[in-house]
Amino acid sequence: MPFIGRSMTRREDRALVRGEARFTDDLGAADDVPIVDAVHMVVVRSTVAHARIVGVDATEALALPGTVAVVTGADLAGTVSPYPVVSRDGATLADAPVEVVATGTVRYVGEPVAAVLARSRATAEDAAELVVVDYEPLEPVASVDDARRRVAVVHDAAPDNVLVRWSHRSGDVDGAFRDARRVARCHLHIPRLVAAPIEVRACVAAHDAADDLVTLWASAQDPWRQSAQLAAVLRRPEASIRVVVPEVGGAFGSKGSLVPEYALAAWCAIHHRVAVRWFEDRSENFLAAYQGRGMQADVELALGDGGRFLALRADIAADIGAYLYPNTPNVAVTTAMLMTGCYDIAAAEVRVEGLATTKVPTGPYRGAGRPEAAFFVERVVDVAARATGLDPVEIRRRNLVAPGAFPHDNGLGHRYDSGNYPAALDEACRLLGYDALRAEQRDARASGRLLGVGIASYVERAAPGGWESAEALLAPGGRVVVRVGSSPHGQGHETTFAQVAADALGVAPDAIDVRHGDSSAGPPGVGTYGSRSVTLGGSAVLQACEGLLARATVAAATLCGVDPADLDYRDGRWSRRDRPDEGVGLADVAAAALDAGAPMRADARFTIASPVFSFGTYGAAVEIDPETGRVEILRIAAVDDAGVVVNPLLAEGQVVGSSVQGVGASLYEEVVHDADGQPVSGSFVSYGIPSAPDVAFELETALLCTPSPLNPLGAKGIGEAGSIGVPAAVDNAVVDALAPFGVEHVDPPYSPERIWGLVAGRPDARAGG
Ligand code: MCN
Repeated sequence: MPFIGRSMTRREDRALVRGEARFTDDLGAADDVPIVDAVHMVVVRSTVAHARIVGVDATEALALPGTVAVVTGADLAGTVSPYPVVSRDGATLADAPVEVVATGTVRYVGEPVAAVLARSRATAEDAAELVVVDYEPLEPVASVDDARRRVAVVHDAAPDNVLVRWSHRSGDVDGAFRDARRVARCHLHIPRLVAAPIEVRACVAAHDAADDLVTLWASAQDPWRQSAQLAAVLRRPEASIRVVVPEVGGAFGSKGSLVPEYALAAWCAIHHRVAVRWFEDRSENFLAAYQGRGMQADVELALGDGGRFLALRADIAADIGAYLYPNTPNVAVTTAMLMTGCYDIAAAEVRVEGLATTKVPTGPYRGAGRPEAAFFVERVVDVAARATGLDPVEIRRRNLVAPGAFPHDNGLGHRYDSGNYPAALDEACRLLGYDALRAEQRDARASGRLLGVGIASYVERAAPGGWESAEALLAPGGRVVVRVGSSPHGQGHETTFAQVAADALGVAPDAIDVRHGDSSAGPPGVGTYGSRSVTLGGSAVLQACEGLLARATVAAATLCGVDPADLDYRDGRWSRRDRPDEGVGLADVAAAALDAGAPMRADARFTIASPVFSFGTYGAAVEIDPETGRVEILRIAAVDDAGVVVNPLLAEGQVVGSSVQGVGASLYEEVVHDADGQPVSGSFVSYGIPSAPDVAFELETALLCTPSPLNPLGAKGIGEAGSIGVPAAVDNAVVDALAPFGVEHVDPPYSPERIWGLVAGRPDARAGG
């Protein structure tokens, strides 16, 4: 029986639950990390949203015993370059890259202005407080509307405050709107969110002057983007940089780009000839780690006879924040390119602008553009259902891309590889108990109860980035070591890739060691983001292991003195067809290769023609307490299709985890800045994420399987599914529950205050920030 498709428990968990796993801040001398002489770095951060830096006075800080150095933007001048930001998918970008340390102007509260190096963390913190920064205030730009009104120009390179611009048009949009029977419209807003990983950002940096090698141990999603970006920032060849990613306590998209603090630590290690440790506290993570979402849209759907979707128009504005990280522009463009969702819409016109605000930059947060698209599309579909008098399920069913219509061009630049959208819709309705809930809702409404049912279908662009690599090596004793470019930060790659390798090599997963996370070991890779690892990394593992087996079979044939075609292979052993008792095993082949001078290995670089498109339908049932405005989620049905699933247990774990984050985004989470650009939500006291009692509802999951034709596993991604499906479904359920009050829309989060305002008839409670 193959291991692909089997639910296997995570081999990673043993070390994690025993507290043996080593995160960046746990690293010690045994890990080759020079902690003994390391100094601590504490970052001095801007306390204002927008200002000119008049001066930085470090006199008192430097006088504090134990302070080693104070580093400012002036010290870095001429030795660092801004982060490279490359335009993709045809977006036009303004030149507004992240600076390592602010020089001249600060553009958000929390922006690094200086760094203190000291012998102890406590001294570094005390010294940081003694650094005096003199600011000349500038007008803050606290919202997208302020940016459009140009209350101030954030970057001279973008006098209109537009940092990202993308648009696309296909089909006869104007004609469709002209001929439409009806047009469904809505204005929607998603607040900024924080990723809130359990482990905040942390790094250790060291410079070996003899070899001129910079090593960065970092809590990050992968070593590859860190090393490429660090090389660019420090103006060094990539070969002179090694990045090691130890165990990572979650990232959810927020540790994909190199952050200024890591670059700063590396710079300090080189220029001050010391090893440097930096880890932030939770407040710094709120202040300075790039945030997610923060998008609004005006969406219009032209409807023909029978609720047919004729054309979609959308105008999207993203609150980019102060700078572009390399992965910042992707998010808004991803949203824009998925605005036709799962539907067959002949004409579409989508425009997106990413605006500069004087707030911490945004970047990917689990879903990264897809939750926004699902929310925007699925809300307008529900508005269309109400306008046409059709049931929300029925209007969807009439407009979904048909199973026989793949590959499907979505009109916005994507070609969906495969899908069966009606099957996901049907299964979600079944799991949710849609018909029974509608019947219950009729009775509930008659007795004044506010029961709501919501459905949302989504399509997810997964596995971007083109390629991934793997190496399979036959180690002494016949174990196989697989090195892969996708390093995990909670997904369970070691278990999953071992299953793939086991099937390719005809051995048990226990015989496979999976390694990752060190840019100096194994073939170069791309990284972990965009739910790409199984599709791309898994395919690379499969091909590397197939290559290894082919090579090993030739070697086994030589050892047996026969032709490879005259061998049978099973369970890690070759036997001669003519004399089945004679043969050799993987250990023999490994030993022979080592005797000949080098271990046997095979590399693979799997390249994919285009991304894959996972999909699904989510359903939610909610009840609102009219007295308090509290939304209670009763049940969520999550139906996802990620093609061939390697490990259903872990895939379901991904669905559950991302669904809980989706619930957080729906009910509780919102980053708030005041009109001066000062963050109001700076800790978990003022920013709520769900805890166990908040997720006591029924969560029914199901995995469907429509294989992708674009990779040998037939796999697609699932790592972000619930973050995409849940908010859209819950929103539709909340609006449905509030229908008796004439509520047509409410933006997340559905705080009791906001909902109570609507129930109490305050229309201004409708919209978000
Ligand atoms: N899987 C599978 N078969 C498939 C697809 C996935 O068995 N066809 C299972 C595998 O066990 C795999 C996991 O699901 O390890 C996720 O695989 P995939 O969908 O390929 O996504 P990635 O491994 O590339 O992970 C990235 C994705 C993203 S983009 C975010 S954000 C995210 C996430 O994964 N952040 C996470 N899941 C997270 N989980 C944890 N615990 N912590 C995070 O920070």
